[in-house]
Amino acid sequence: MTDCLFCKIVSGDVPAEIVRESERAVAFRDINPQAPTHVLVIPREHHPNAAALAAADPASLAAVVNLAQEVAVDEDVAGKGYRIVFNTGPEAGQTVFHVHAHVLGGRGLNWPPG
Ligand code: IU
Repeated sequence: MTDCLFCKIVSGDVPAEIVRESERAVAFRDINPQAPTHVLVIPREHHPNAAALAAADPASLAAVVNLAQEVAVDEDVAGKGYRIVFNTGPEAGQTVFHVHAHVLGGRGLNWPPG
């Protein structure tokens, strides 16, 4: 998608601190971190949200979750626990409509989230 920020990160047209990549997914640090570990994991292909990705390309949804786990291991948060969040829709706080998993960890995380 030409006008999508995260598509431009995938293509390299917009810089990001990429921490891991796989054939189907890319992981990069959130520009406004909410926890010591805050990495976004996105599929290379454009889909607006997690449900759309699951319907169109379930292997890429699995690739996003697998890359999130690899990031958690790299960041040393997999053992203590971390959170994967897919904000879906404006009321849930989604602001970028290229599906992304927030990988959050490195501190105690409250439940329920705000
Ligand atoms: P959201 O779930 O759509 O609200 O998440 C979008 C995230 O993208 C949010 O945490 C932003 O800080 C992050 N982000 C970024 O990492 N780099 C950017 O250039 C922009 C947003 I714009």
